[in-house]
Amino acid sequence: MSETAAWVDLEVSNLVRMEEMRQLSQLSLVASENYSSPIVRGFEGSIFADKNAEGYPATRCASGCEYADQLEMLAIERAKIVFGCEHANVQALSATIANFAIMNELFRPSDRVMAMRLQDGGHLSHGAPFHASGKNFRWCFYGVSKSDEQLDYDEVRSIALANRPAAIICGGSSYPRLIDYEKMHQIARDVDALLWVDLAHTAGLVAGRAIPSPFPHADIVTTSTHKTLRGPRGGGLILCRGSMAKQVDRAIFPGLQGAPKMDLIAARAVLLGEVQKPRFQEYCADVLKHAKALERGLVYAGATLVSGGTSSHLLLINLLRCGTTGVEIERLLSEGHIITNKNAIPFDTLPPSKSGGLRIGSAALTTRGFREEQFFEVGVMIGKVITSGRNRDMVADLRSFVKKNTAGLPLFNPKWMT
Ligand code: DSN
Repeated sequence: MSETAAWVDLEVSNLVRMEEMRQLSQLSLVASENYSSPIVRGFEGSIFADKNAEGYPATRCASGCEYADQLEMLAIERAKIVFGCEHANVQALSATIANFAIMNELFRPSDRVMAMRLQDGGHLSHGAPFHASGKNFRWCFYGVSKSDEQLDYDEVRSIALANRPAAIICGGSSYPRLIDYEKMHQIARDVDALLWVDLAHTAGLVAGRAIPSPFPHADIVTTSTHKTLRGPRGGGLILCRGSMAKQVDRAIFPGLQGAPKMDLIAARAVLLGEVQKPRFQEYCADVLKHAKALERGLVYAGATLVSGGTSSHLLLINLLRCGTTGVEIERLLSEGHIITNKNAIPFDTLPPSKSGGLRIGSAALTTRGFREEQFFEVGVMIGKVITSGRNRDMVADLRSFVKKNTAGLPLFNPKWMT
């Protein structure tokens, strides 16, 4: 055995290969998944992975950081340009960690924080009782109205006035509609609260100028980089007003984290260059168009959508109306090689392990190069699985559709690289 061969870990290599085959031969409609470009991904695991750059540019805990400093400054400058904000922190190891770091720095345990209810579209790091955020601070929640399953801003205002929170968080994981940041800003100002936007799902659509930006309305914005932003998984950005820069940086280091992952920051810097290209704007416009095609297909097949449809990349399907559950439909679709996730819906009557809904999104398949008519067809097929009483005969149809439509299809379509 050669010296190099002795270093090859066949077990792990085999699992990597199998995962690649799985991704290539299945369709991901998970709204929080995407495929980063091979160029972005190539910078993860670069030589920067081994550098301890604990601290911030020019104030590191170890020497030898001259290139790490330049790299981090570059990523920060690019983030500021992309999102039109005054300060950016690029060190958070995930958006959830970013959220918790900010809470630790800004709030005292007696402070009340207001966020969107989890089953109405929020996120577990916004005060869910089983999450550290829920255990460490006092929370009050707003949600969608029963009539149209969309935010009722008058109700948000009443809840804010009754609770006088230190901050109002908006954004989350399963709200298919756009949020009116200007209205949320007015409500926050009226009660002297910070407006904090968790942009994780729609950051790419904002960067690609496809939907309105939370700036200048938000005081602080947190986001992951791997959803519509199409970047590396595992990484958060914090964007804020210049006046909050010191607090935000302190929140991450030394407030919660140790050394950043500089190879991930390199990948993020490359990503933040990529999203400034006109092609990314085209990509985002397609993501929205394709979500609408999914919506048309689902409605055509008789499925019921939470809020009646989508204004973003994300759709939430109410399965209770068809007497089925998220866990059942997720499993059936997965057998047909279509990957989705069960999700709670507003006013859900089932526990999260079963869930009354299914969440899907158009970002990942748009990256692969799926066309509008294919999205419509997928929508119809998923709709039929839901409305046909979980007919197992459909699994074979799904598999043959997926096989036909993934033949030769890359994960990251080269057209997005031009
Ligand atoms: N926030 C979770 C989601 O939307 O799926 C994890 O990224």
